[in-house]
Amino acid sequence: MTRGRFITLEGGEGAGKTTQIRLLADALVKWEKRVVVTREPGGSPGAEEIRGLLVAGETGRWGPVTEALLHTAARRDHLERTVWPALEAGHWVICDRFFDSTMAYQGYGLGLGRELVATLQTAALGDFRPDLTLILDLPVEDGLARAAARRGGEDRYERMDVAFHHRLREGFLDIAAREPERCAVVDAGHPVEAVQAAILDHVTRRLGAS
Ligand code: Z5A
Repeated sequence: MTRGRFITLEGGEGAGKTTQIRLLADALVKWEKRVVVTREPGGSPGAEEIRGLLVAGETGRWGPVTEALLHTAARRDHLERTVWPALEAGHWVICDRFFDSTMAYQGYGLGLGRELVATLQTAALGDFRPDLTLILDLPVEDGLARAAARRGGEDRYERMDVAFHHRLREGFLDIAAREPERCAVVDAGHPVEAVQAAILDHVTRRLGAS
């Protein structure tokens, strides 16, 4: 059995990950891949329980270290119970956010720094990495407006101040610049179809799917 591929989508609020994941999954199914779509925080029963602790409540509900630990604990459960078995079974796994979100949100956004977050990721993941990470990049104000329009409300992270969201965006771009082999930055400011075309281009060229 050939191992599947692991594709992660990252970006700030309202970047369009959910929209693009649906379209990417459809394309991969047409190309006769077996596809699993999942998300973080969450993606397994235990991790979904932890998600409830993370996305609801006051912005200052958790200290930054506790918050990073909760995301990391959820991630380990998600990997063991959902992602690794699916990859072993030959599925292409598409994940809405992964460890780059911990680096961007908790490392850059909340100021924990790269070193501590990298240590946590090594403890939870070992050497495991996505085959491809698509970072959807969008000006902060545009992303927040999209997210607010979609939900009609705000979750805990959307209520962080605008400076936080700027640190987040710079964080994602820095991650991409440090790991160009794994990461591709996609301009998410274009219409849905154009963003989709750019994503399919990366998936085809980098992973050989079509
Ligand atoms: N988090 C963390 O802090 N640390 C971690 O380690 C992890 C996560 C893993 C999970 O939230 C939160 O957890 C997240 C980070 C934090 N912060 N927040 N919020 P979530 O999973 O509930 O939400 P999200 O991942 O942030 O999703 P989102 O940003 O709100 O949305 P999206 O999936 O990127 O976008 P969308 O739903 O596809 O699109 C948003 C709207 O824009 C919608 O109305 C679309 O129709 C529209 N849209 C999409 N594409 C376009 C284009 N191209 N043009 C115009 N309009 C568009």
